[in-house]
Amino acid sequence: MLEELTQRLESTFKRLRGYGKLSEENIAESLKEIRRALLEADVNYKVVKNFIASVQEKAVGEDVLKSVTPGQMVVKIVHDEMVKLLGNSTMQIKTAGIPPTIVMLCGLQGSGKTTFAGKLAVFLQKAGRKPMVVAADVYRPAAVQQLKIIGSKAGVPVYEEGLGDPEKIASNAIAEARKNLNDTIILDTAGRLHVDQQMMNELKRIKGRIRPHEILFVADGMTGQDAVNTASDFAQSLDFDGVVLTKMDGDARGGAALSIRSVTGKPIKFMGVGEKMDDIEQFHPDRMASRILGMGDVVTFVEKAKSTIDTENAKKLEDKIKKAEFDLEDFLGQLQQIKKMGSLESLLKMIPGMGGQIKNANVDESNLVRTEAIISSMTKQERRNPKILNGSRRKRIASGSGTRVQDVNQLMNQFQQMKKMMKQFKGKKGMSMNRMPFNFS
Ligand SMILES: Nc1nc2c(ncn2[C@@H]2O[C@H](COP(=O)(O)OP(=O)(O)O)[C@@H](O)[C@H]2O)c(=O)[nH]1
Ligand SMILES: [Mg+2]
Repeated sequence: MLEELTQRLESTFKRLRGYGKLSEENIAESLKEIRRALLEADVNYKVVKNFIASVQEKAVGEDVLKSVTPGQMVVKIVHDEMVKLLGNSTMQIKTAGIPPTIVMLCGLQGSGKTTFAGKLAVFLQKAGRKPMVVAADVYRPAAVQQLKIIGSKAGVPVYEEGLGDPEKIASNAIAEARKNLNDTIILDTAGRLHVDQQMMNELKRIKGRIRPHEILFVADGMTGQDAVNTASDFAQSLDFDGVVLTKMDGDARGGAALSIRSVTGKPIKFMGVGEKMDDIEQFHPDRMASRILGMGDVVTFVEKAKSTIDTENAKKLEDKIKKAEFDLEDFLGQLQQIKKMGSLESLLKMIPGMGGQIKNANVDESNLVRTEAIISSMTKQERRNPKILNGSRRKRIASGSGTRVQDVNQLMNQFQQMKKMMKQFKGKKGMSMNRMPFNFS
């Protein structure tokens, strides 16, 4: 996510932290680099200008220059300003006093509305809600069909009337939700390739008729400033409540993410981070700022674990990672969970200091299967205490798992390296990727 920007900022910060003493020139030089990095990420120039100005104002103060760790202080100022830029606090979607809560999605064609309808349904179900999705994109039969498929993937009911009148469909859907005790309605609407009056008018009519509690504008996070212009148009015509940034898993540069809040005044509430139904994250400005600035996002990592593993296990895992008391039993559990949690690569990126360099790591997921087989062939005692794995035990494990002794040895080496690395996380902000142990080849 936003790797290029992160890399640029990380190297600027590394330099900043390195200075024992800071001069105004050092700061000015760093701010120039930050400015350039933001502009290249396609952040709106006015937003960049204001951002740099407010960092500068705080960074040149006497307190910073005279402090013991001036570079670190500037980094903190940048971080705090970025949190502000991204919206300060986490914003939830509204819930109706009397159900159903009506959530209406809008945005250009291809921005990810239909996919997000399913993701939001999954997200709300995990929170104990009973959502229903509604097909109000009525111009192509394929659009209705797509929502039906997504609804079944998400495991939620889909209300559709084929290619009818979207206002009527929406209001019929409310009656249907009441009848079936669905507490939330997620309305998928039609988009166009560009903003046009006809689309806006239709959306306004739907809005007027059903009075949604929450209108979410869905924006393609890859599009940079274009998304911001579209968002302004939608904000003016329709006045939405929050933004969803999709496709943040890809090569999104960050332009949209960093500009949209400040240009529209509307908070970002969710991100789409993949094509699968559980590739949805709530948007937390502070965590996002940490990720962008290369400080990692351990909190999201652990939460992601929590949503698939049960809470108690996640807590144990968190403690174990912190204390570097991680045994092969945990490792096996992890491998099995990783399959459910998404790609190994996306998870590793959330670990501090790893984001930028992950490309250089050789993460071959197919070999996870072999690793799993090897660990599965060990006894519980061996997993808890890998030190006892002598030659004959390794031989037994290799034949039991259909692998070679070398494979077992290699896995053990990797595991030892990983433990070492976890110990380093305890105290340090970042680490070098050269010692990346996850190349299960
Ligand atoms: N990588 C990625 N692809 C996404 C994401 N959200 C949607 N897509 C893809 O973007 C395309 C358009 O999505 P769709 O939901 O049909 O957009 P709509 O026209 O706004 O309804 C589809 O191919 C989706 O699979 C996301 O968060 N990440
Ligand atoms: Mg659609």
